[in-house]
Amino acid sequence: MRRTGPVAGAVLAGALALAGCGTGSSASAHSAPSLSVGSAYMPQPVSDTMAAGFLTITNKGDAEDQLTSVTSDAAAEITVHRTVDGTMREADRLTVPAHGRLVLASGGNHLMFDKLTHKPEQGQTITVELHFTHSGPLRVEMPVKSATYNPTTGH
Ligand SMILES: [Cu+2]
Repeated sequence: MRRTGPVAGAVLAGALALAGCGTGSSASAHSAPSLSVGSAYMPQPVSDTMAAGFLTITNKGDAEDQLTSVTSDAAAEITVHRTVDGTMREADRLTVPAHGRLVLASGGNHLMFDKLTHKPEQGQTITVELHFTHSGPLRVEMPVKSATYNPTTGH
């Protein structure tokens, strides 16, 4: 399902926030997640079929949310993985804590792209759409970096 462009997603999120504040009926009206995404990148994969992706989701709201699924034209299947004791495990969902961050970074949580529609090359951009329990979908432009890209040093 690909319903929204980048602008539509932002407008939808804004409309929901306004509706929540407009009711003024209860404290829960202001208890909502407020998500944004940064530091997204994909290391150029060595494989023709599989790739990993990393990003950070920041929640400035006072309610948690959960990342439930990820879609993209770049791959037939994308799953969210956790790394537990050095072993990858598929996660049903990952929590974005209230006033906190969900970090997907090399060696930890990551997106797993399977059945790539084409092999991503450095310099290209992969578009992914993140889906959440509460928030509307977020569209993210994910630049393809070198296979050994280190976000801390920037190369
Ligand atoms: Cu994995």
